[in-house]
Amino acid sequence: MMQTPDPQLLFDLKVAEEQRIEPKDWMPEPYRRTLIRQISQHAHSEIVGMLPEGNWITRAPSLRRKAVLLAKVQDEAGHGLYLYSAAETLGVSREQMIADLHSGKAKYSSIFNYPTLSWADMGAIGWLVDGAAIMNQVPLCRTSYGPYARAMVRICKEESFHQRQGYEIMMTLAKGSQEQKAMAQDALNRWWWPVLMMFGPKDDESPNTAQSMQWKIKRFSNDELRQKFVDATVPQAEYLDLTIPDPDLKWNEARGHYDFGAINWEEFWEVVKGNGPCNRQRLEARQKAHAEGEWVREAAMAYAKKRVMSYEL
Ligand code: FAQ
Repeated sequence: MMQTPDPQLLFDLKVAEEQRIEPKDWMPEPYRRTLIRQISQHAHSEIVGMLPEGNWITRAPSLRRKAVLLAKVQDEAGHGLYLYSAAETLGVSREQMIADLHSGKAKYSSIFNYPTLSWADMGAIGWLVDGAAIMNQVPLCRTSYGPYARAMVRICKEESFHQRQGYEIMMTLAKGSQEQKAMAQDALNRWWWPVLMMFGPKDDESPNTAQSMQWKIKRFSNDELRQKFVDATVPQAEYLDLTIPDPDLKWNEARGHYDFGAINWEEFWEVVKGNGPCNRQRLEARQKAHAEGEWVREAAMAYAKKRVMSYEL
């Protein structure tokens, strides 16, 4: 008699052999929960991440800049939607995820709780925030869960355009008047440390990394990605002739990497707990948009129902 294979063994084998886990495959419950947590937080980050840049669409310095920024912010909405759809394949509803964001239960990236004070911040966000996002997300194109990995392929392509548009703004400012260069430097000063925090807590304080790496959800640890980002970004800052605000930043010949100063982890956890400079403002903006969009959702549902009924006739 044929024996049914142990589902856990089959799952482990697939992960070991670099096959993707698909929605209808058996998976351990903690694997499913970890993916729902990470993918939904990632989706929320994209949607909340539209707010700091949305703040500058009406004030972009030219029609070209406005069109590009508008396209970037729209891309972020699209990323949120692919990611919510990927999370839905794991059995959680969109309504539940949105409710968790609005109640403050679900997290989103700490970086979007900082204010955008000048036009140069649009450059710094594209260059640094999207740069950090790419460093973290390119390995996610090989993550073990199929729908998440496939969503990441397109997202990463769009993120590279976002990074370039940010760097191009920084280049224009850094090579412009003294005032423009000072704006670029000020933006770098304010965004540098919060961007390093995006990669999450240090490895020895990251409760999820070891298991997520074993499941091949994560391919690199938080500290590994942070180091790669610093190594890639220092020469970009040098090219701009801007100074990274870290007196301890120094090339370490023996390690073949840059050493960098201590991150303020107290600030990070305060922001994660909801006490950052813009946490309240961000959640209020999302709640307001959701309430004001209710008639649109109702109208869309009524229209969809009408179409189904006309097919049935
Ligand atoms: N902010 O054990 P770990 C973008 C939480 S890019 C807030 O290390 P894990 C593009 C973490 O959730 C930004 N919370 O956790 C864009 C956990 O709490 P929990 C989004 C953070 O999951 C650009 C606890 O700390 N990217 O949106 C943060 O193994 C420009 C312990 O941490 C992604 O989400 C943080 N920075 O590693 C949009 C990428 N870091 O959930 C607009 C996918 C950690 O147990 C404009 N996510 N926490 O209650 C990941 O790669 C991972 O989830 C990490 C965290 C690396 C973020």
